[in-house]
Amino acid sequence: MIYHRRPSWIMKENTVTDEAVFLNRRQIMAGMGAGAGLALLGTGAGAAMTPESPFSPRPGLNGAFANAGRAVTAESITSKYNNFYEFGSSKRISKEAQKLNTDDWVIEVGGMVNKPFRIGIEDLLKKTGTEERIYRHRCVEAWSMVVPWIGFPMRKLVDLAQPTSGAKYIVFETFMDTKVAKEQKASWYPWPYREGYTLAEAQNDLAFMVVGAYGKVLHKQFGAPLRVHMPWKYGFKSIKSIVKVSFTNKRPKGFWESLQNKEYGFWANVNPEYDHPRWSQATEKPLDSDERVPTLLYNGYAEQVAGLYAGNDQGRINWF
Ligand SMILES: Nc1nc2c(c(=O)[nH]1)N[C@H]1C(S)=C(S)[C@@H](COP(=O)(O)O)O[C@H]1N2
Ligand SMILES: [Mo]
Repeated sequence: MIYHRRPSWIMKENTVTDEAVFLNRRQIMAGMGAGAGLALLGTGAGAAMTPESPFSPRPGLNGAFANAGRAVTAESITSKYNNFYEFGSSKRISKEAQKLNTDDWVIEVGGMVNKPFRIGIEDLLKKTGTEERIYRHRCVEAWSMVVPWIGFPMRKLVDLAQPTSGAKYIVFETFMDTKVAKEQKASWYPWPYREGYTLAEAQNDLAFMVVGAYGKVLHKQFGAPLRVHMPWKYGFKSIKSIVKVSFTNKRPKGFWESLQNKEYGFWANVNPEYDHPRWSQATEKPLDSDERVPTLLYNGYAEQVAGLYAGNDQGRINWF
């Protein structure tokens, strides 16, 4: 079993120094507030885990999100196995994704808001701060991983945007640049990648905006510099490399839903009893294991999110 493996996120002293320097160079430290990034790296180094309790929460981590119940998947695995169709349909796009230029990244916030605005990623982080959370991730293709993300609650973005009272959904869009992402030249795809959620979902405690992973600024292949992670939904809902946020009263259609709405629905909540039309969703294969494990309702986060869907029938919970 994978449970007693030493979590890979216990960083060595020298790694911490390197990353602190790196963060400084990217000038993201300012954005991370009073050394939140540094404090995080520091506690990571200091938190020696005893063999008896490999999952005791790391000091400095928000307790509720410090224990994913499974060991963190090694960065060497998760950073080399990605879905990022802008760079190709293969899982081996990490090299290709380095073409993405994340300098001076600006996010546009608009639609049904009091006042539309544009904001740079560093300024955004000054307003939101950052924290670390360890989350399970379950792809609709039935592979899974556990990643220590750094980011801020999506609720803070909603608060900053001040949607008008009629707004019901939040919608995100990925960058569009065929010079950087060559698959965006393929006209059969509904580019740019788009995903949306109800405002209630966006304001749930678990909904997370990600700017880092494994104690570092977010890797480009993970969707730098800003992506979503909704850990109770299938992975395709967690949109990468966001340039646009908007609010609307009309339910948005995601990238995959636009392509094939029988296979990829709006809700897309993880549910082992509701199969994909072409395969079972009862089990999944962790990226670092040869054995399949059972898939859990809402990916194991039912306690936090089931209330959002009370009254919906099983089909609606998952898809339409
Ligand atoms: N813009 C964009 N976002 C995306 C995707 C994509 O192809 N393009 N793939 C999705 C899918 S299917 C999954 S499983 C996750 C994968 O995230 P990872 O590569 O960081 O593991 O990103 C999601 N977000
Ligand atoms: Mo996925």
